[in-house]
Amino acid sequence: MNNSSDPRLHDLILPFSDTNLEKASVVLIGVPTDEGILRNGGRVGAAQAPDDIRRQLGKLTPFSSIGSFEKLLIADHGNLSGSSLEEIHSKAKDAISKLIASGKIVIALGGGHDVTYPLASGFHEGIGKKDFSLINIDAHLDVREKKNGLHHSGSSFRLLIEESILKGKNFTEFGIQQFAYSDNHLQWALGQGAKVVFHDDLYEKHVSREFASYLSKEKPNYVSFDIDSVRSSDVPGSSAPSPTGLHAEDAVHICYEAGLNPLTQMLDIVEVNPLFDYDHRTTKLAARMIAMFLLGVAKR
Ligand SMILES: [Mn+2]
Repeated sequence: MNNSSDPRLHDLILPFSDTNLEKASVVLIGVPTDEGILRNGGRVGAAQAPDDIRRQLGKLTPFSSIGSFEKLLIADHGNLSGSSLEEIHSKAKDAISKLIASGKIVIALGGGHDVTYPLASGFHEGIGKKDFSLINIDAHLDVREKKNGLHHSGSSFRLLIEESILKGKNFTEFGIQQFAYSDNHLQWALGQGAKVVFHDDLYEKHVSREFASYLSKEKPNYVSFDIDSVRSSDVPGSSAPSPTGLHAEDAVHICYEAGLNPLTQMLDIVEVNPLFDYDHRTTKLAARMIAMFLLGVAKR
């Protein structure tokens, strides 16, 4: 129901069509996969996240006490599909490359964290293979090696760096949890020049301002948000729940800062698992994170 005195995002987000994609400045795209999570020994269900997040997003209004994004033109590209994880990854890379090359700001909904490898590869192509900055907000480093020769939800950043798509010095790991990484992987990431910010070290700081200090002011920014960086009391529906982590409020303000930076051209939100959610707590938070990102974009 379209009520112009009380608009909701399901009225404002333009459905998929070539014309709508062309006129939009922001494009939503779903990559509903969880095969990469299974390969990494995790619990499946993230393939259901894009549609559930869209439902929660649709119910929100574009208004907040600090501004509105009512005038922003947002189009929904819909979900990608394929008969194998590799096929979906390949489609994701192509789609993102085109969208980024045409100047769109892209919000991608995973899926497992394996999707960031094709998404960031497409991003890199779309910006003409220039240097870019990538911040991974995550409980984990995700720099594992492939398993049985296959890419999985814990290997995106290893592959991006090994294949020289992303330079280690342009990579930040933000919100990493204690007892959730191996020293070998930490040393590998640091050896590549990556910055690693532990969640414990964020306690005395203003979390979202600290996050913003890692966004580049010269290079395009790609922000990858693994929902498992948020404590499980706030996000029961994640692939790998952690009792400690960012608070829901930090997550939304981080997304606002990401949107506000004029060089942020891409946000992905991954590892949301509706099968383990409680009262849509996790998908509602993901929706609020997207709304805050959009508000940031509108206020640039
Ligand atoms: Mn991750």
